[in-house]
Amino acid sequence: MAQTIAILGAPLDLGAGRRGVDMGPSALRVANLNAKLVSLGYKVEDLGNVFVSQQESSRIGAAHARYLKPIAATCVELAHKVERAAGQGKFPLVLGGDHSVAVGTVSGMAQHFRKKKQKLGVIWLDAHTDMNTPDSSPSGNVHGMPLACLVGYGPKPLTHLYGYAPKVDAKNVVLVGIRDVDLTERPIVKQSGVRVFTMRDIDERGLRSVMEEAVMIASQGTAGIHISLDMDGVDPDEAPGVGTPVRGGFSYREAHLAMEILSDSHRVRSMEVVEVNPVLDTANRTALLGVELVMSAMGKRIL
Ligand code: B3U
Ligand code: MN
Ligand code: MN
Repeated sequence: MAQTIAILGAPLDLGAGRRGVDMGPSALRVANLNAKLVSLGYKVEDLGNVFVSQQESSRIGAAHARYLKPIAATCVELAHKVERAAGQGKFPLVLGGDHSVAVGTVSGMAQHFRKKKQKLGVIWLDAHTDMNTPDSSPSGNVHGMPLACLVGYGPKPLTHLYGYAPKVDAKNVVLVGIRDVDLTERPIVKQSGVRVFTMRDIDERGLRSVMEEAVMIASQGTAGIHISLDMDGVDPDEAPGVGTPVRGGFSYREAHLAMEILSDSHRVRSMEVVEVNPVLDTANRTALLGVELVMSAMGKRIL
């Protein structure tokens, strides 16, 4: 029987510094995501979008973690929907939205496995480490904090979704593509124990070697891997529609190869594509690439 992919949109822009990333789920659907997945042989159930309060009607709250409350509310709904889909044997595919949504996706997957006394590994592809806390963050934007929250550092409404922390063991978390870490964020990254592969590592070792090690680390003692794909991990020449572009990212081919290696591992249980901002894009190019990368991650092959 065909595997079912459960698509969930999370049109959140409250965690980002620039507006427009709330249109990401729409841009990915317009790029024909659902029909393309069907063409790969999957059954696709689009569960629609989770609720996100509008910026205009939301309270900003404390400056060091802007819109924390409404962001947490969205993550709670997302987590429960992801958990339910995974419990039904479906593959949750979340469309962001800014990267704060990962708190919801990963918490839902972690909870799904925890009920079976199993653990989740995470591979986080990004230009940034997303490990600020409200105390370290220079921007106060929550999309720079989700990974810290998931390994136990940060504001309680995000770290303690489902009432416990951490959601993932730092020794099963791998960051790939990193090239921009705040000075104040570095000690948290180092102290946490997550594994970081910078762009320098990729240049020196090659992407294949890095990704194979990443899969090993995320698999060690876990029941499966979640892919968190921040489109700003890809070079801005290929993915210009992102809020915080950083030069020197994955090439088009490296991005595909990373997804193909993840697919070959047969360990991926869920995925999210985040930070697609159509307002900053040229003719939906970034969403189109996002859909291509999902296809490679879900098993599309050249021959
Ligand atoms: N580290 C910076 C910039 C940033 C992190 N993630 C994104 N941008 N997308 C911050 O605001 O925390
Ligand atoms: Mn990110
Ligand atoms: Mn990023």
